[in-house]
Formats: sequence, structure tokens, C-alpha cells
Amino acid sequence: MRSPGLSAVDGLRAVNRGQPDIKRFSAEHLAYINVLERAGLKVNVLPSLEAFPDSVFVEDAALCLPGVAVILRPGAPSRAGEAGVIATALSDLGHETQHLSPGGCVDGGDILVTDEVILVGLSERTNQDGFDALESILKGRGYSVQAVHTPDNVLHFKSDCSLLDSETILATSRLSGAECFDSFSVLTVPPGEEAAANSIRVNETVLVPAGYPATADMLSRSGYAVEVVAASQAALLDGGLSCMSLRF
Ligand code: CIR
Repeated sequence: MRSPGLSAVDGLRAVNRGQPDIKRFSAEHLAYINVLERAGLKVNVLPSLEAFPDSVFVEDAALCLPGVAVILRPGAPSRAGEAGVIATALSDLGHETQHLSPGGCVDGGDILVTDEVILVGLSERTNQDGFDALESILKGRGYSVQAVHTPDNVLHFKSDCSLLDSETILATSRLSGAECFDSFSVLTVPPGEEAAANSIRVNETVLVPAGYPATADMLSRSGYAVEVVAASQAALLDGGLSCMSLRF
């Protein structure tokens, strides 16, 4: 994870719903770290990077798989430099890194890793050239990869879905019928709670963003151990829970 900097007030957003309050952002970030630790993870927190207002969203610059961290190329020009910085941090932590060949762009938020296949949503941030470069790295390492469609006007594929366990996807209604989920059971987030589709499963815990009680209730009733985590300030920058950590 990376702490939010003061420059996060300049983070990208599709619609301006006000500036994030950095004190509150930091408090929510700390609470999220605590929940990950309670769920059994060791968390490394990198220092804030003022030169990159969106760098708190570490997920977009790398794809961490067993044995390799693929260094991606974020599609927003203001975020391109995050790749080099995360590459250094991951190498320092002892990870083998492999960089996408030059040309295209891929944001980590568009990548959903499942047991059988890695789904990559083509979006405003992830283009075909980026997909091709990523596919060539992943196929070379034995993974199946499939390009899918990120719904229009949605930032990232994973803004609208998450993997709850090897057979179950949580998705918005606009994505729940997608062919790529044919071999999964799909739980659809109730109308009005679309942002809750960006939840994350960590060991036995499913972290759900605060403010979406019907989704939290649906997941609890489906047998998941739910922890509700406030992410209101990240949400002002179109970020959610998955975006703020690289989990491996
Ligand atoms: C951006 O527009 O790039 C950031 N403000 C939000 C990135 C959210 N990341 C993610 O969904 N993986």
C-alpha cells in the first residue's frame, strides 16, 4: 500500500464531487490497513509520493502473481511515472519484476485474476496493445488470459466486479450477465449499490466499502465473513478498496 499524499486533492476523477479531505483519507487508509492485518496479511506501507496524486491507488501500476510482479503502464498520462516507482519498491521487497513491452497501456484495475483465467477489461485506460503485451508475458508463464469489455462509462473492469472465491463473482447488474462469468455463480449487488462491487476477499474475510448495507447483508447471508471499511475519500477520486493495495 502507499499512503495518500497531500497532492491527492489533485487526483483524477470523472466527476468532481468535492476535494478529498486528506486527514480523513489518511484515517480511512489506516483503518483499511488494520482490517488487512486482522485478516492475516503483513502489510508494507510505502511513503506518500507527492509527484503522483493518484499513487495511493497502487493496484494500477503492477500485477502481482506468485513468482512475478508484472509492471504495468497506467493509461492516464499523469500516472505513467508510477510504474517505475512501484517497480523499484517491489524489487526492494524481493520480488522478481517483468515490465510490459513498450507501446500500450494497462491499468491493474482492469485485471481480475481467477483460478482458471486472467480477465482483462479493455477500457479507457487499457488498450489492445497493452493487452497484447500483457498476454504475451502471462501466456509465457502458463496463464490463460482473456480480453473482456469494461462497461461504458465505468473506469475499470474491477470497479464493477470482484472475485469472492474460486467459483463466485460479485458484480453489478450491468456486468453480471457477461459471458466471461458463465462458469461462475454471480451475486449481483442490489440497485443503487454499484460501488460495492469493488469489494475484496482476503483470506476468510470479505472487505466491503461502507455505505452499502444491502450488499454487506447479502454477503453475510451467503456465508461470507464481512468487514465494512470506509473508503469515502478514495471514492471521491473514483477509487475503491481493491485499488489501494497490491495483494499477493
Ligand atoms: C484514477 O482515475 O486513475 C484514480 N483517480 C482512481 C484509480 C482507481 N483505481 C482502480 O480502480 N484500480
